[in-house]
Formats: sequence, structure tokens, C-alpha cells
Amino acid sequence: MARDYDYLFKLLIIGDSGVGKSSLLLRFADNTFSGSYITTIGVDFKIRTVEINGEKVKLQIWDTAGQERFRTITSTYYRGTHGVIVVYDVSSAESFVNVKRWLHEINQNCDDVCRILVGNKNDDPASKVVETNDAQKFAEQMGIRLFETSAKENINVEDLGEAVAMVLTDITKETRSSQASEIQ
Ligand SMILES: Nc1nc2c(ncn2[C@@H]2O[C@H](COP(=O)(O)OP(=O)(O)OP(=O)(O)O)[C@@H](O)[C@H]2O)c(=O)[nH]1
Ligand SMILES: [Mg+2]
Repeated sequence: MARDYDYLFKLLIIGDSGVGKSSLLLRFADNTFSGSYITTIGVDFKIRTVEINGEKVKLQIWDTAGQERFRTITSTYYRGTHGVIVVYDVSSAESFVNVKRWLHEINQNCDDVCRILVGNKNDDPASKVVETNDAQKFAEQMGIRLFETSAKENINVEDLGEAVAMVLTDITKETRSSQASEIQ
């Protein structure tokens, strides 16, 4: 059977429990949202194909449980991952502080992976406690890109997915062309 994609990437979504990881995935893959909270047990995944410059990029996205008691299970899912999305909740200072711990977990499990920082629940200015400037500064220090999203109001979720697909496609192209020039 013919392949239905030009690129296939595996992504992992990590971050504290309740920040909206599953909601982001549901919004990106199925364009739906539910206000009720069902905590993820272990891991779950969904697939979405996006088109970048006429090429089909298939994203296999793994959604992990944020709860501490699943930490040992989720750490095994780093294998073969191309990109990791670290999510915090802009209305929870604690979830932002914990981003450092999640980035550390990535370093312990991956050698070379594309990392993206996402501040979700960016839909209620009154409850926002993690300022964009502070998050941006932190992201720059860490050398990663920041997206502020709302799975609920569908803000920036599409842009996030497309940006990740584009970055990974570019990296793959660069790697392929440098490998080709090494062979010549
Ligand atoms: N206001 C607002 N609420 C959101 C948003 N995204 C998720 N929520 C709510 O936050 C709660 C937790 O969302 P989940 O997506 O289940 O969180 P999670 O990060 O997957 O949590 P775990 O599976 O326990 O790790 C739910 O009640 C969602 O409805 C958002 O963008 N804005
Ligand atoms: Mg979840």
C-alpha cells in the first residue's frame, strides 16, 4: 500500500497533572473540548496529519499522565521521540515552576530532541499568573520556543502543531542533505 505521508514524527506531551495536555491533544486531533476533567491513566495517543508546503506530515502524539504515580511508566515513552511538548497552565505558578523538572526529565531520557514550551489555559486574563514576558525570558534562556494556547477557546493550538511539524521537517531535511553530502 502506498504511504499516506511524507514524514512521520513521534511527539510526547508532558507536564503537571491538570494543565490541559489531553485537552490540547483532543483540540488538535479532533477539534473538540470537554470541560470535565478525566485524568489520564498511563498514556494515550492520537494521530493527525498536517500539510506543510504541500508535504504530508503525520504526527503521532503521545499524551502522558501528569500524576506522579505514573512517572515510571511514562519515562519509557521517550524512546524514538522526535519532539517533546512541555505544558504548564498560565493560571498555575506551580505548574510553571515545575517546567524545570520536566525539562530535566527530557535531558535524562533523550540525547537530541526538539523541545517546545506551552502555556495553556490562556483564555482568562483575570486568572493568569504566569506573565508572558517571564515565560518568554525563561524559554529564551533554555533555547526553546514558547506558545501560549487555549485548548478551550482554540487559541494558537493549530499554530503550535504546524510549527512543530515544520521544525521537525526542516531538521530532517537538513540531516538528509548533510548525510547525502557525506556520501558523495
Ligand atoms: N479554561 C481552560 N480550561 C482548560 C483548558 N484546557 C484544559 N482545561 C481544563 O483543565 C482540566 C484538566 O485538563 P486535562 O486536559 O485533562 O489535563 P491533563 O494535563 O491531561 O491532566 P492529567 O491527565 O491528569 O495529567 C479539565 O477540566 C479541562 O477542561 C484551557 O485551555 N482553558
Ligand atoms: Mg491527561
